[in-house]
Amino acid sequence: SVGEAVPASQKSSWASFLKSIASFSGDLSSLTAPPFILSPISLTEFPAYWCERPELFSAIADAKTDEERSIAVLKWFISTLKGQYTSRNEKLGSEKKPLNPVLGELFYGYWPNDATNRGQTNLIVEQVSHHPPITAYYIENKDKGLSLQGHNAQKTSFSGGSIIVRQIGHAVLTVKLPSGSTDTFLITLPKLRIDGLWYGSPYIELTEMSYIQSSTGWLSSIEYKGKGYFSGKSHQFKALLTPPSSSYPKHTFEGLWHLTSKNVKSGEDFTDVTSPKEEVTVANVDEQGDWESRKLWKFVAKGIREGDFEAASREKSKIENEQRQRRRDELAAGTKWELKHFDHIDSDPIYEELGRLFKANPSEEDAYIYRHNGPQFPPVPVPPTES
Ligand code: CLR
Repeated sequence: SVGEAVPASQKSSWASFLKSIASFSGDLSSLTAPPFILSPISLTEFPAYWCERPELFSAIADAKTDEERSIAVLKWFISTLKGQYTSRNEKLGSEKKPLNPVLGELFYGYWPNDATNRGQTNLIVEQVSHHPPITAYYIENKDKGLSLQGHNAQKTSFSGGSIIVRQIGHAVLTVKLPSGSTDTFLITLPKLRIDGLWYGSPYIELTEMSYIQSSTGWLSSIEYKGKGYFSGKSHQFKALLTPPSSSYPKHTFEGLWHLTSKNVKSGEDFTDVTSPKEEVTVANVDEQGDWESRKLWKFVAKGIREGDFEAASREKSKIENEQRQRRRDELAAGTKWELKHFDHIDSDPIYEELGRLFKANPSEEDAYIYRHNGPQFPPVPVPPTES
């Protein structure tokens, strides 16, 4: 029967939630889900997954050749997937429904420099749309000349008992080289399938392909498979790295993105994410501004964490009503909500130019460009090196 992992009192509400997603496509965030599946974490926190192995991010800047740099980018990218797609299972017991950010919600954080001189990396996130939900982010390691700018939205549908999530949006990684030129990477995002719904313990599998196209011409084509393909295991990938204007890959990397992988030809180890990752440092909730995610959702999150769902839903309604009133006021005044850190452009020239090299689908996408007006992050002193 339905929902082995569902508390007895919520089985019927889980069944009707499943029915509603089966007959629904578009924006899942608006559907009311039973309490056991609610996460106390907002989607504005998710861009932090890009940098939870700061040493792999900064290593991109240390690569000596275009080829090495493309390998370093692929290694960093593959190493983020475990955090991006399995960390809620580890932290919350299963994939859960994140808090649906309000328009203008913010999330700031950083990873400090350390004795290896990896540099400080800062994170700026803003919810730039509520209907549909769109999250924009900018991640920067100034010391190393690295920045990652991107945005995220999702289109969902239902098929064969699973939720299929197509990711809309892309990321652009910019690497300033010592020569003064830049290497720019267009990163596209994989498709997700959410399985395990029937039992009430959802988890993600990645499917199809994603790409990382460098402006130097190197291209990573990454293929994702789950149980029953390649080797029968979950979370498999195979990445081909192809030199500029060649149709034959020079390197093949293969393995499990949540554990380890290898360079197929040389047999050398490639990625290994079995060691702990480093979560982003965020200001204490009481020092945060009213629009910052953890401050804004503080009481909703508390209710969810403590199992007081009445309090959680009361606090959530307060936030939603306040938002509705804001939109009504703007309409009456003929004004429009102003984004704080990003400018929207209808068509991203970097996406178009680099996307053409590997026939990206779609051939055009919009983007949100960072205004370089983020907060001052606390400069963290480098601990002295031992002699
Ligand atoms: C957001 C962007 C991140 C990667 C990522 C991981 C998990 C995804 C999330 C994105 C978008 C929202 C998402 C979530 C998993 C479940 C959740 C699709 C793509 C949906 C809205 C909730 C489904 C509800 C069931 C779990 C009951 O870089």
